[in-house]
Amino acid sequence: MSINTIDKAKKHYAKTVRRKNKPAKLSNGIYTRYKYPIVTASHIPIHWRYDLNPETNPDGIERIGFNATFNAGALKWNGKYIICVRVEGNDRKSFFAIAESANGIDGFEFWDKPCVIPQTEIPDTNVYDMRLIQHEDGWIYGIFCTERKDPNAPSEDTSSAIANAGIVRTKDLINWERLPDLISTTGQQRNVVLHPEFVNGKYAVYTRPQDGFISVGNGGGIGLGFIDDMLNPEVKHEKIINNKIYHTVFELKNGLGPAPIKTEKGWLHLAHGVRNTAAGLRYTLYMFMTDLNDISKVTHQPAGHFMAPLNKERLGDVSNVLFSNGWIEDNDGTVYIYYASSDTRMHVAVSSIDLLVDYVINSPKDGYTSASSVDTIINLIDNNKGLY
Ligand code: M1P
Repeated sequence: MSINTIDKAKKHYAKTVRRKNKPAKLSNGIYTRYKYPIVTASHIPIHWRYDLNPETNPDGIERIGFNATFNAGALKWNGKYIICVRVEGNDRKSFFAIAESANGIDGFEFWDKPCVIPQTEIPDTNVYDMRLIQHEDGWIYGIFCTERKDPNAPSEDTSSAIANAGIVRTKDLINWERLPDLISTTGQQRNVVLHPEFVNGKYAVYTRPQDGFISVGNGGGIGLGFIDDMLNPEVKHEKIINNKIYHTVFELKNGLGPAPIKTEKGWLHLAHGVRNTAAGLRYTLYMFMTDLNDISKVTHQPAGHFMAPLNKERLGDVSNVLFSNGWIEDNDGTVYIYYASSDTRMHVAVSSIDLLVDYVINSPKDGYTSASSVDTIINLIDNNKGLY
């Protein structure tokens, strides 16, 4: 009986990690989604879940359960496609674990053990959404959200929390050095991302200041600040470079996704925007480009979302959510966009630098009214006269 249960779990695991992925039939020409999720809770290794010793687990039951795998940072490293996944256990705690694939689209398998993140004086209660950044200083940085109970909350309030950016760095993705948490003057932080190059000799960070844990309140927008020394990561001033705007897909809040990719035309950015609906918050992905010589200047931004939850992606623990904090630019210009759906599972969509630059530069920008959207459509129809 017991052997049977664990054997079945092993077979299911083997089938899951060996499944070949294939491109979805339909594409908008900008990117191609892949049919199957690349990492799910079924990808969690058997030896993380079961006590495999028949003497201590004679019934062969699962000892530790896992709920979801999502919001992964990404990096091409030693020729492999690496994602640093937010794994959430049945105990609701998230942690980080590296999964690796030879081709970036399937065959992802977790390394032997989850990442061990050293603690600061005040331990993290929960950690999530690590961005992996290969900085030109030679370190790989991991910037993640660290969440702790709000010490000023009244005793009956068991939900209020404080979010901030935790910072680690590594040379091998195994040994992580913990640096102090981000020091900023604007309250709570989530979705903090390190720019991969020095700017005037300083580290540059994209921030997302917020007044509360869920609501950004009077804060919000994607900010930019500078740090002299990562051992004392103090941002003295944040300038909002991409604000939330009424009646857009980022009306309520927004946040940067992965670190930007440098192209000949500018820095490509992928971000998420949030709006409220009668069915709750809706998270979609959008893109913009910033100037190569002035990274605070947005030069191009197409209207609306770049990717939104589709079909099965719409359902999960937190439904109607797409979130991305990892992408990989390959040597041939291919871009692997790693995104999570509904805080539950990881997917990949494939594009290229050329296509993304074309999309960002040549797609119509937002006119912020229905009338201007109609003008934009009629302009395209008129230009197509005789061609359809
Ligand atoms: O549940 C959706 C997302 O909510 C938060 O993102 P943001 O701070 O932008 O609202 C994060 O908790 C994120 O992990 C989550 O996917």
